[in-house]
Amino acid sequence: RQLINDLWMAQDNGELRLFYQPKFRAPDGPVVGFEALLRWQHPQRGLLTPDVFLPLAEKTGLIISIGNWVINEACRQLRVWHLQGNTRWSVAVNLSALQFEQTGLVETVIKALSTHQIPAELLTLEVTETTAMRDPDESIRILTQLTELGVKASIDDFGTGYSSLLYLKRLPASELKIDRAFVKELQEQTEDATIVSAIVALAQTLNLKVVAEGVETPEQQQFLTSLGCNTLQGYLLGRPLAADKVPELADFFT
Ligand code: G
Ligand code: G
Ligand code: MN
Ligand code: NA
Repeated sequence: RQLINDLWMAQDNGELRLFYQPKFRAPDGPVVGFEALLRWQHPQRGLLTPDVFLPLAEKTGLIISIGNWVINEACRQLRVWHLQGNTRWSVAVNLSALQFEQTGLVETVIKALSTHQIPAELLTLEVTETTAMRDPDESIRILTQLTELGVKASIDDFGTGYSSLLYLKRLPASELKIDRAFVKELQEQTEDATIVSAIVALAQTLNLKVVAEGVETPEQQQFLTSLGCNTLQGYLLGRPLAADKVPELADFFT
């Protein structure tokens, strides 16, 4: 209850932060970009992760204004890195279902790109497979509008939803992110290995890049690379970092 009140204030009080988790060209670099992950620096409770407050934000509709802030802030940071010479880095932003279906999304993206003068192709919007397949025709319509701006679309948590392959083929996405549930216990000769191979084959057929998330061990890193995942993300390679910690990491890997 109190948390809801605090959340109303959080944005105005400047308590929201974006952390950035690096994504690497498989197997170990260079850094190709980052996923922006929302954090809330709560005055009493400390740094909160989205699982604590996103459900509240969704329920109250606050996710729309928070989500708009996220898009703008990610573009602002992208501009900073761009001016520092990191002109190839992209940033991926997660969209919640409500935000994805909201009519103002396209305008928000246009405005953020133009305010910060970001080449559109450096911004990726992640929607989960479940969100994308809720109303597939509508998703195709929304993603078409967005990708016509030049931004990229990525299907997040892939493998946990119920994709119609017919729709997946028509969706103007450029990337699939394999859910980390399939990576967690990945080993040769396991069902998960077969599933990852199948997703990679599907992605190749549809001309999509494949990102594996949740990479925590060198064995997963090697195996995912051998299975054909182009991009790797996970604690082994890099944890989500505050923006000011990112350049050190990037120098190390380039
Ligand atoms: O690191 P992590 O705890 O950040 O993220 C937990 C969950 O919250 C993930 O499912 C992630 O996609 C989601 N998430 C993180 N940042 C955002 C955001 O800015 N917007 C939305 N809608 N979801 C986010
Ligand atoms: O749902 P989405 O894929 O957007 O969520 C990303 C979430 O995964 C964030 O909570 C992020 O902190 C978390 N994450 C990123 N890398 C790893 C990892 O290697 N292991 C685990 N367990 N979680 C990770
Ligand atoms: Mn994501
Ligand atoms: Na995911």
